[in-house]
Amino acid sequence: MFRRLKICLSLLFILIKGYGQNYDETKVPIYTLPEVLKTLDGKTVSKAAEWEKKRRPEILTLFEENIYGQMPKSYDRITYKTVNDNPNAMDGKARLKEVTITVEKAKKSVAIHLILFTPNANKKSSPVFLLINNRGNENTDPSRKMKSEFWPAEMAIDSGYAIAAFHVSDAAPDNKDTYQNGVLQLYPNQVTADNGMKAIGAWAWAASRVMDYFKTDAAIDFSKVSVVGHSRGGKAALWAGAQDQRFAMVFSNCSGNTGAALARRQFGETIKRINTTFPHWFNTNYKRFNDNENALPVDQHMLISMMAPRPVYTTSATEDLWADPKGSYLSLIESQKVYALYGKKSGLTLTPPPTNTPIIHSVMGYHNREGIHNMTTYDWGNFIRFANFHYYGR
Ligand code: GTR
Repeated sequence: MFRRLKICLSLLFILIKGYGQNYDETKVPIYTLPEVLKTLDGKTVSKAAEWEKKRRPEILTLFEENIYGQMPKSYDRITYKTVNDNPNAMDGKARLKEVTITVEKAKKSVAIHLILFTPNANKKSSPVFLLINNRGNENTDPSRKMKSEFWPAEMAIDSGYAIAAFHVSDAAPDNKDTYQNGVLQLYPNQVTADNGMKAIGAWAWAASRVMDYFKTDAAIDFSKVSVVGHSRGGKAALWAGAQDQRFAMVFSNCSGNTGAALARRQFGETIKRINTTFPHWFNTNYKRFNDNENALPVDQHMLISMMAPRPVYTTSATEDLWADPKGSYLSLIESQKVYALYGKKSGLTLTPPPTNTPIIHSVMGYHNREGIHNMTTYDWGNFIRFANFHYYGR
């Protein structure tokens, strides 16, 4: 009964939100993906060194120019202020630190509030999961009075991992009229430039400033920092991982269009749809690809490819057709060629794995969870297993 009600509700959701989007596999257009290993001057890359020197930078620039915008690197000063420090949080299992990261440029500043729990059981530094939090602040309650599957801090601590989060609104409010009131105050030219940074770029930028902080904190194993994001946060996590290779791993949960899913399939959310509803997420140039996917010089498999050779894990959910589970899996499949340059063979199966059957023992991991668009302890449990496998071979 409950199950039926859930199905009816999701169908209703699709109808309301569907905007005439396609959910029929037989109506996916025939498409040709841009070749990830072919350089702009037509040469095929066959070695990791060529990929790193030539093709990867080309692809990064194409994504900056056409989708996510530039990633400004300069600022005058960065400072870290611990505003709360509790060595006996979670009944003594963890240390809680709240740190304000302030970045200044040309007399403007932006402050990112970081919440960080580190496991007291670890005598040495700990690997960490950093969440780019796009949902309510209650999901990352430092007092732990409120607990949420979206950021199951106790679960990470019990597994020997530190867990951290910052809220996207510190970097760029998720609003078309106010997104400039954050990181972009430091870089006002980006707001008007056609290839300028917008909200998702600013969130990824902020993740990198947290990375700067981690480098200064002896409780963190700087070589084992994972960036995690759900949906719009999952798009930002992938962009952060592409821009900043200090992130050892990326977890992108239900990220869909302009995240892990191939745009050319036009299944579920499309570029036109996302640019119309969220004009403040991507740069102005991206609007040129509304109803014009095939003109894009990239597709999202090339974003995943930029993670290579680092492990990357993406997820879908069975009732989240809006985010195109199949298109997200195909992105991974297409990226295998780049991992192969590093001699990394993935454990991906030819076709998407069955529901609730995670692919863990592979440089590219994936699962399609039963259920709706969300991030749950099922997802996190697999993130931890994937990290355990890659960091500790267990
Ligand atoms: C939807 C949007 C998706 C996804 C999602 C979310 O409305 O169309 O691209 O980002 O929001 O962030 O939950």
